[in-house]
Formats: sequence, C-alpha cells, structure tokens
Amino acid sequence: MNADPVEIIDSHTGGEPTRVVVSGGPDLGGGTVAEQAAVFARDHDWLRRALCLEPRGHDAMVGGMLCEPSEPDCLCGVFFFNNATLIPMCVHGVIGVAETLRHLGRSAPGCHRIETPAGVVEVEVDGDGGAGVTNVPSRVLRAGVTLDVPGWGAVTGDIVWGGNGFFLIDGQGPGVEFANLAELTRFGIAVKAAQAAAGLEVVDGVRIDHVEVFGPPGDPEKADSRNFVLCPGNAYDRSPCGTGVSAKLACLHAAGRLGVGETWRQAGILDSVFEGRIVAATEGGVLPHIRGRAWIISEARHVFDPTDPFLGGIG
Ligand code: PYC
Repeated sequence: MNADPVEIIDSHTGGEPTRVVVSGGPDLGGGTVAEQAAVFARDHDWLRRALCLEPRGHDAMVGGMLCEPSEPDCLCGVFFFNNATLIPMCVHGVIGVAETLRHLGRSAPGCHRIETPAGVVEVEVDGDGGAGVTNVPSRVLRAGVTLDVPGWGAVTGDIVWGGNGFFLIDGQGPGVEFANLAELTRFGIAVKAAQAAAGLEVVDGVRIDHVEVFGPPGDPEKADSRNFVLCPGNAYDRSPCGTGVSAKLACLHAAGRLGVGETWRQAGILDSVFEGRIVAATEGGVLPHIRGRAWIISEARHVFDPTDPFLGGIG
C-alpha cells in the first residue's frame, strides 16, 4: 500500500462537493483512463475510502483522481468515485475539475477535452468558475418501466444512460422539496430495491445505480423542473446532477418534448440550476451540453499514518 501524502483541492458545484487529487496519487500503470480507474478500484480502494468517508470526508463527497489521458489532445484524464464506488462520469465533477485546473493555472479559459472512463468530454471553461460540459451521448434504454415498490405501489419510470445509469421518475413519490429529504431518500432506496427485485440492476451492460425524481420547479422563472437524485451509496446529490440532466434531455427528446438546440433548466433539491441543451441528435439518443458553476473551497495536503485505525475511513 502506497500511503504517500496527496495534495487535494476541494470545490463545490451547485452545492455538490468535488475533491480532486491534483498530485501524489498512486501509480496506475498508464493505459486508458478506464483501465487506470480499474487499477485504482482493484489496488487502491483504501484511498477512495480515506478521501470520501469520515473522518476526512462525508457521505456526499465525490472524489476525482487526475491521471494521464490516453486520448490525443486531452488536457487530462480524470475518474470519479464516491462513498460507495467508482462512477463512470460526473458532470458536476468535471465542472469542479475545470475550475480546479484554472485555479492552479493549469488551464486557460477556452475549450478543452478531458478523458473519463465513460469517454472523452469537452469542457468550455469561462474563467469565472462557470463551465459547460458536452457530455457523452445519452440515451433511453427502457421507457415506461413499472416497478412494484413496497410501501409505494406501482411506480413507472425510464431507464436511461447519461454517463451514469438512472431510473427517472416524474411526479410520483414524495414531493420534490428539501423538507421531504428523508422521505425522498427512503423512496429512492425502495425504488432501488424494487429495481433489483425486478432484475433491473444492470440493463444493456449499464449499472442502473442512480434514482432521479422530478417535480415542479420552486420558481418557474428560474427552472423548468426540480429534481432529487439518489446516488449509489445513498447520499443525495446537492447539485442538479449533470449526468442526470443528460438523462433527462434524452427522455425529453425521445418524447418529442425538446429539440436540438433547445434548453432545459434543471434545478436540484437545493435549487441550484444546471442549464442543459441538446447539441445534436445521435443514434438512439442525444449529445447533451450541461452548464454550471463551481467554487473552490480549500487546498489541502492529506497525510496517511499507517497506525491510524481509521486510515481507510469509517464505515
Ligand atoms: O453531476 O453527473 C453529476 C453527478 C453524478 C453523481 C454526482 N453528481
């Protein structure tokens, strides 16, 4: 186990934290970012736990490990992880990475390519914390799936790839309001259990491990809808969840409700807003562009003492 110190920068994007390891990470042996992420998951899971769980982290923490890209013309590679697992892509995280690199003087405002395990994404860096991410192509995998959710009855939703796998539910379950957070979390956990019981944890090779519930916006002047997103590990996304917004764009397009070039303003449970736009229709889906803003909140050096009983986090 390499327990060398790591330098990190913490930011948040619309309230959702991103902890980027900017130096001192383990040697992952090169290759594609997906291959490096797999080595990290296999050999260095203690570091994911150390960075994302207490006492250094907390359940909502999302970590990002900068690494060498294998794709040409990429500014960097990055893969993301949370309190439970690695995730293929993370839009709020890419916005946090863009702001982190700008803060460090490692990137200039403009357009950059970043390699992630889900594919290469393009990020437009504004220079004031704002960034727009052209995410991986997103598509509906199954529309109108009805689950029998104990305590809630029949719940119908769509299974969608947006860089992560989502079960999207509109207008069912608890009202999408901050006051209902505990109930929304219980509902999301029950939906995941029903999905597993129905054999829908993996669909077309995609792990469906996020639940996204939609309701009306708090302020229709500012947003078209408000969402609640339950991530793997059962923390809720403090931001509107960029991969979840990508999934929503794919659904809206499939339903004929949003065309190429049109925008959708998605508020999260804290009413921070990501603006989603369909850049192009793709085979079976859409190419989504998601815009949001990150703020740097700390720079730190984490040290790891092998005698620390909680070196690998609590839980
Ligand atoms: O913004 O894509 C996102 C995201 C995924 C998980 C947490 N945030």
